[in-house]
Amino acid sequence: MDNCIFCRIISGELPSRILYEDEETMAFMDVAGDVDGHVLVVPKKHVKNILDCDENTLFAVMRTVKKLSDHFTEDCGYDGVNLLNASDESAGQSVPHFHVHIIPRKRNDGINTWPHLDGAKRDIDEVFQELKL
Ligand code: DGP
Repeated sequence: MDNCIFCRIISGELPSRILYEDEETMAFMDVAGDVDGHVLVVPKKHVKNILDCDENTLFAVMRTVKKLSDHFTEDCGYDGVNLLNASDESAGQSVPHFHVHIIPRKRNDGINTWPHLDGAKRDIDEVFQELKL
């Protein structure tokens, strides 16, 4: 995808701080500057998000997410990670190339990555009936 910013990073056309790559995936620093250690894991193949992602690509992305999460906690002094993903503009996705955000965490680091939600408005059983598979 010529105009996809992450495809241009993957091809080397745009610079990035690459932490890891293999045949199917790449992990690089997010430049948002919102929190220390913000990392993105992407598939090299262009898919928009989890909704159009085939299982093999999804597996490769999550394998890399696991590899980096283990590295951060086993080798880099972190205790845990937050994994975040927005799939579709309705969910807040701003870059239309599938990516999982990793934020490495230390106990008592004071970072709040959990979104502040407004509170449920509908009956939980009504929503349950609507959502069950
Ligand atoms: P999302 O809103 O979930 O689609 O996240 C997109 C992320 O991509 C956001 O945290 C900022 C990051 N980002 C946007 N442009 C660039 C870029 O050119 N390079 C890097 N490394 N990250 C970018």
